[in-house]
Amino acid sequence: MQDAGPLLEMLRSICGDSAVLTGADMAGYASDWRDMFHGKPLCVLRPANTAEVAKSVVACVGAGVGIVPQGGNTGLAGGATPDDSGRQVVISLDRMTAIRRIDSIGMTVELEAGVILQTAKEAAAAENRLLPISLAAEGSARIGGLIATNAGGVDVLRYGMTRGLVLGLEVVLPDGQVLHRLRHLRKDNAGYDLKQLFIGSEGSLGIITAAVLRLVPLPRHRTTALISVPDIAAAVRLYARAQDDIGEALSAFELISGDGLALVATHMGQEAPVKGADWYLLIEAGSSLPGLRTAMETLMEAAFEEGWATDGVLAESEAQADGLWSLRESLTEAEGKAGGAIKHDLSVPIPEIADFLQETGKMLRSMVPEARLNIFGHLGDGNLHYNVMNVAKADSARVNTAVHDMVARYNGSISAEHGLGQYRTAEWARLATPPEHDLTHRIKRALDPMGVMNPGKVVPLHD
Ligand code: FAD
Ligand code: 2HG
Ligand code: ZN
Repeated sequence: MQDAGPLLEMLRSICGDSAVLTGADMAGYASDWRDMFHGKPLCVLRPANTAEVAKSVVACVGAGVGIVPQGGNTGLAGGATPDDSGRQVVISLDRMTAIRRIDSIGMTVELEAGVILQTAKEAAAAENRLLPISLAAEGSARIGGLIATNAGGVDVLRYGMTRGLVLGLEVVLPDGQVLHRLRHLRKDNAGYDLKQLFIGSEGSLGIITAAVLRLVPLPRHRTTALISVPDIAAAVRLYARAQDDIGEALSAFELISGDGLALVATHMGQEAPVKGADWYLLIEAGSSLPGLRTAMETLMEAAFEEGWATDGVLAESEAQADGLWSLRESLTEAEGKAGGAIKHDLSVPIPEIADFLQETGKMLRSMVPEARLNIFGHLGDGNLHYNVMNVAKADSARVNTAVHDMVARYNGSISAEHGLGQYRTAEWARLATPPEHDLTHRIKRALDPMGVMNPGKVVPLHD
């Protein structure tokens, strides 16, 4: 932009001098967690409250600059990284960190968008309640970012995606109006459910400033097992049996590959207590009622008898259970240390996962024989992180396209939980149907006619 001075002056007068970062102070906000996307923001703004966010939005729109909302900056799709034009302002919610109210009877929490997930979970646990969103980035990811991405994680099997936990939202709209719907209600059918538009919209329709989320009772007991399985077909059979035997107490059913555990051993120094297999399952159940351990033991016995499991450990203590989870949660970091991957966050119907993996693996072996796979994820949700390592840059687009085409053939999704951001927008545009394009652009234009809100994210700029 020609002269950023007047806008910076205005933003300083709205939020205070120290809330407007420029130059080297912007470093932590200008790139993503994977160091894959790099932007050059005009400035980074750190408002302290909703009124400051709203006034700042009006100022940015008046100056004709784009706005990139940012939470904990842990997103894996580049949605929170600005472009390199120097004409986008990052609005970080990291100073809006109040937990306003926990209602342990109505089982709700009202909190600002910048609260870190782990902090919110600790506050809920102190009231004997659980905020059931769990992911490896929970020490950094913030409530606004989790809602804006409709985050998944390892609790989805039992509690659903973030969307299902959102009871109320406060959102600053692209024209500066504030949509104030912070209701603590489980039932509210009065008109369109407007908040749904913003959940999963990755900052492309408005800025979430506060939310009311549903809590659940904090389970008193949990039981956790790491089991090696002979193949994916056996893992899927075991999943069906676990649903029958453990029912609604089944909270996580995670797939890890032997290659993934090897990465964690090499790069994170963590050894798994079960070894020598191609595939492993991390299974957890939680409940306020006792008897889970017996149910898990019975499940494991059945799995050995049926030939669906080859070895396994059942955690004897909370510390051992945490150790098993640490293996699972270290996969992303270990992969990064090993050189990174072409990431795919896909979902396919659960009964077809074994065929999908076999067919896609065969295809990749013939395309790029040197490729290595780090496949893991939420098998119980049909969601796999199909990460392809050791691929030359020149081949990466070809690999990405081929995997996504296969996902489309299985009637799956190319983004099960991480969103489109800027990483998958072009692929979404390639694979979406004409009515999906049409509706998406109409929604974007209706809410953000000037195209100021996170330009180029989710909705392609030129389509
Ligand atoms: P950011 O990265 O800051 O932003 C993400 C998107 O939301 C951007 O488009 C941004 O513009 C928008 N946004 C942020 N705040 C707001 C707001 N207040 N209003 C409007 N828009 C906003 N994700 C999963 O779903 N499941 C997992 O299991 C999982 N595991 C992960 C493990 C690791 C190690 C890492 C690094 C990431 C993982 N993620 C996972 C991805 C990431 O943690 C989630 O997408 C998370 O929801 C992002 O939250 P954030 O606050 O960091 O958002
Ligand atoms: C997980 O399930 C996250 O651990 C990250 O969604 C996935 O790194 C990935 O590909
Ligand atoms: Zn995941």
